[in-house]
Amino acid sequence: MLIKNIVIENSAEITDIRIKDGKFERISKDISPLSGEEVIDCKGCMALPPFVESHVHLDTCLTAGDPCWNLSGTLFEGIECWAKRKEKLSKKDIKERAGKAIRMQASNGVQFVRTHVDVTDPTLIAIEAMLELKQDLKDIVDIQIVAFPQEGIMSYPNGEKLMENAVKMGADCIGAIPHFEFTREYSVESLNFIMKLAEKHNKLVDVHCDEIDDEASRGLETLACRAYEYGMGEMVTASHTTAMHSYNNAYVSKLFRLLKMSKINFVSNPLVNTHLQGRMDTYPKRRGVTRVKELLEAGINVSFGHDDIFDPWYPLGTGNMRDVLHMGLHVCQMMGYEEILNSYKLITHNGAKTLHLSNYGIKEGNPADFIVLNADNFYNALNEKAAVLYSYRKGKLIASETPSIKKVLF
Ligand code: 17E
Ligand code: FE2
Repeated sequence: MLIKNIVIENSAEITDIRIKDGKFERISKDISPLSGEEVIDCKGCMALPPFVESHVHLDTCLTAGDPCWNLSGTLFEGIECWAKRKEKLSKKDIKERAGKAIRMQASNGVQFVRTHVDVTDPTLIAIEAMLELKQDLKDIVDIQIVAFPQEGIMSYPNGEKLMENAVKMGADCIGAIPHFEFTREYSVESLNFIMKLAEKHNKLVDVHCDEIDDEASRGLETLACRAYEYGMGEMVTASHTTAMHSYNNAYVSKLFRLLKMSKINFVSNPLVNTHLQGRMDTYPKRRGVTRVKELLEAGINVSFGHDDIFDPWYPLGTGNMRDVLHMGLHVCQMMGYEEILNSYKLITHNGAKTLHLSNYGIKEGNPADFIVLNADNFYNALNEKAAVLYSYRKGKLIASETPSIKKVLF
């Protein structure tokens, strides 16, 4: 198959791409079609590697209002609502909802997903269901599963055993929730526990870390320190880190030295944390989104995640990473021309680094995974909410969109 007249990422040049046996065989200008070869003319539109959803909860998605709405808009009321919904879980229910959300994501150009899955449930039914779905949909999407202890590890009955069992069942990645543990001591113990578990089983780590407006919440320094000491930084991710919004600047400047040395990744979830944080504030109300701009300036890897799609923690969402990016750029004040132009990296390459993907990107020899946006560069794609014209996976079309036609009658 030959893709003609395409712009790769924000390149100034138009090029062609030949795909053979599911891989990018050749990327170069003016490739002539072979006899009988399928040719797709992209007319100067842009190609990107597929969007990476580096942080979402697929086991909880599409449950908002069932059995109750989160009226305070806090993380903690969300956890209470979810604990009630959890009692009704069945494998069929989880697979149907998560499958629907994955199709929504696919229609928006996502092909790589890291999902946190709640393991604070003696049946571990959600992990079982998500492991099955991962297999069922492996030709459409790469799913990475995090064993996520929503109600804590040290503070939940048999918390450590449930984590170990989830890893044995096949979770790819190990989570924690230090700010939700009963005490600061438990918070540190939980991080020590998961880092040992990850080292033993050679697993990735992704912690819901300091997702609270408490400036004294210091899980991050413990996580980064252990990651540094184990030499595992690139396999470790700190998600949310919203307390960093409220840390004093003197502490942050000390902390950044360790963060850089540790090489850990960050995921910020600007849609959800703009909604959940600052809820105990009067005016002025803190935004509670972590220091994305400063982390990036320090050379630290940061990606954006959607976190929730219509569930107890976020009442909206269609699985579109460009909604996440749009909010993130505003809230983090990253609105310079180059910042917007290059912002796609927050939902592509940076997420791929966090997920430890190999062979990601539009390069000769890589799997032919890519999307085509109906725009000539990413600044315009974001601003115009350009259609995802095609999403190809290993050279096979898995989603497409016809641009809508708007009419102004004057
Ligand atoms: N659970 C949690 O602890 N934090 C979140 N942001 C979500 C679930 C969505
Ligand atoms: Fe989350």
